Amino acid sequence: MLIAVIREVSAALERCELSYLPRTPVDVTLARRQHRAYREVLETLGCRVVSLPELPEQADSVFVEDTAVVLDEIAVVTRPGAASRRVETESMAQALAEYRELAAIEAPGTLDGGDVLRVGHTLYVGQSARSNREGIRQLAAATATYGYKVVPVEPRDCLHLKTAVTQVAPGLLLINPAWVDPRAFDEMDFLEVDPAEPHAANAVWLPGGVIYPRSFPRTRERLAGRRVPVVMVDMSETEKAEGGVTCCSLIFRVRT
Ligand code: CIR
Repeated sequence: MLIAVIREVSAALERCELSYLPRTPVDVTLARRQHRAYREVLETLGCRVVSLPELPEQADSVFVEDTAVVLDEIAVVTRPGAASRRVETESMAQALAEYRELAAIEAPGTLDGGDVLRVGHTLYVGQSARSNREGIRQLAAATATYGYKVVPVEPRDCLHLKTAVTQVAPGLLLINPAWVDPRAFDEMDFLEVDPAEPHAANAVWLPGGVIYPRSFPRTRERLAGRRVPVVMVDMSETEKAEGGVTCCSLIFRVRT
């Protein structure tokens, strides 16, 4: 069975960290409605959703993906690159302790889960403004005993590695080649985003289908052309906070 851990949208979402987008007004009521619909899609696609309570003062806390890297064998609690986000990890660690042995990234390491793309037993990790060499080294040390290989990758002009590339089918990566070099990834096939939709590479791949933002119709056509089954969600408000669809959940397997 799959568990999806999510967290309720913070009342402070509008005060989120922004790196590449200008600040624009965020409708928190709409963000919450969209988040409920996202939750329902996760459930429809077979996830049991564990919803953590709102952290009203933590603007970015809906973006749970950044607070941990959950593998089959272990969960690595991160130390987010943005200092404002570090308090988000404690309650996530408590929630994950029920399901996994825990490890943690320690100072001076930084790591955001949005920089970690798992493909089988390879962890591609973005060396970004949020995830530093020491954080990546600690992730490699924590996961090596379970047979994971960590491959650092340098995304450019975007927040996280998974802003630039995610997996959407067996052996298939959806990628914006302007933001990450496809040659960084071994033995994979690529589907490029439509150049008019640079943010379109972030998708959640689940056994029942791919959760995909309504904002990127041209790239959605490309996915249809490759027969990738897609379930659309409207995430306009969290997109204004530089969050994609992967950011809002931590999805992992549990034995029933
Ligand atoms: C931040 O800058 O940390 C948030 N405003 C957006 C985080 C998005 N998370 C993700 O892509 N994994």
